[in-house]
Amino acid sequence: MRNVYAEISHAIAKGKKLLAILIDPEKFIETEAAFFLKKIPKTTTHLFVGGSSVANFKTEKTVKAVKAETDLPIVLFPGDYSQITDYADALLFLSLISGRNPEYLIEQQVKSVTKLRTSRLEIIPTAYILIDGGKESAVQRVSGTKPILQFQVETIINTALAGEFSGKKLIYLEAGSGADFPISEEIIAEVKKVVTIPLIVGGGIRTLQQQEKAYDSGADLIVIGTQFEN
Ligand code: 1GP
Repeated sequence: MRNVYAEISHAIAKGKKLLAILIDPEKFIETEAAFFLKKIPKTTTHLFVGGSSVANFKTEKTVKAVKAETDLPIVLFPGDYSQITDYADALLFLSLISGRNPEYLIEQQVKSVTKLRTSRLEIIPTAYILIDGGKESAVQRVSGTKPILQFQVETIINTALAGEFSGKKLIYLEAGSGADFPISEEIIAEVKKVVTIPLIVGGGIRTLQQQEKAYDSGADLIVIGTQFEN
């Protein structure tokens, strides 16, 4: 069985930069899985699957269709515990620690346990930090929480460190899908300076230049969704 987290850590230790393409099951056409996989960058290292509102079983169908066509690791990035499926390789076990809504700090996690107790999914505790990307994001809307503003660098740093101190194994800085602007280089660099666990950055990254800037500032893994949705 593969160990997604160990593979990520190993790749980072070797100086490799990672790229995840995010698939929203709600917008994915299973019969086009092979076509989709041909279109994504050759540098893709991971496929993330999840969305803010997805019909029951649609995530499982999507994961099965994608898995049949690729050996890339498939990592669940669920907006709701109902999206958890055993067919993926790993699960980002998210806590939305930028917000103060207990539903997304602990309740969703508790609800997921019935499924996870009997599952072989690799569970990766992840500190999920929502940062303003210029417009209201689906995460903000669904969770009813406010993003941290980009000038609040100290708050972002402290939140990321609180995540690491709580035992999370990944930090995910999220500007929201389709953000007007991505997380600034300054924020990425400042967070990278203090955390010792892998750093994921996503939301609003559309160009190669934005990708390079995020990597150069310290992102270990970049997530791109919207750009490949069509
Ligand atoms: C959203 O970080 C991801 O959760 C990706 O965002 O769709 O803007 O690429 P985009």
